[in-house]
Amino acid sequence: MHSSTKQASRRRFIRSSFSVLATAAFGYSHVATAAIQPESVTVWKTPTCGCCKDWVIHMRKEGFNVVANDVADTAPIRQKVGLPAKFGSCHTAQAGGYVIEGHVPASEVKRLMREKPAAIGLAVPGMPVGSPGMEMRGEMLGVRDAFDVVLVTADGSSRVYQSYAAKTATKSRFKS
Ligand SMILES: [Cu+2]
Repeated sequence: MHSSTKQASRRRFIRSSFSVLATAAFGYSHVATAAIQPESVTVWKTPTCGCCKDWVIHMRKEGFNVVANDVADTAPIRQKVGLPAKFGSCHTAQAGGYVIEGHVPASEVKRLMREKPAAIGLAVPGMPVGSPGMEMRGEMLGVRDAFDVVLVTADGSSRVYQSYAAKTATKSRFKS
């Protein structure tokens, strides 16, 4: 009787020790995975779109795990993910349950993932010069048109999520 109680308590001890170890191991691996595993972004673009490729490069540099799909036309994708056409740009993406349309800076996508507002997602309509993936080269290096990242809501309306100011060319390379 006494010894069986002892055995049972020993078994309990072993079991609880294992469970502590397992929690520690799985807990650690979970934390490690969360820290290393980047947010996945799925992109749809046309194969000839150069600025789309450059946006994918921008997102990868910022730590996103990007899967890029080439399609003949991105309009049906936009329709499928529920983004009104008026917010359209050259490529459409999905990340963390949100739509990311056009040349949205990675920093805004990260902010969206943190804040998780009730919305369809973010869009930079059109293709503003100087937005990520739309950087100018040569004499136009550093030039940026003012543009807004908009948060598109389920009713199809939008509000400014972040404004980016215009920048003029950095002429330092062309000193006269
Ligand atoms: Cu573009």
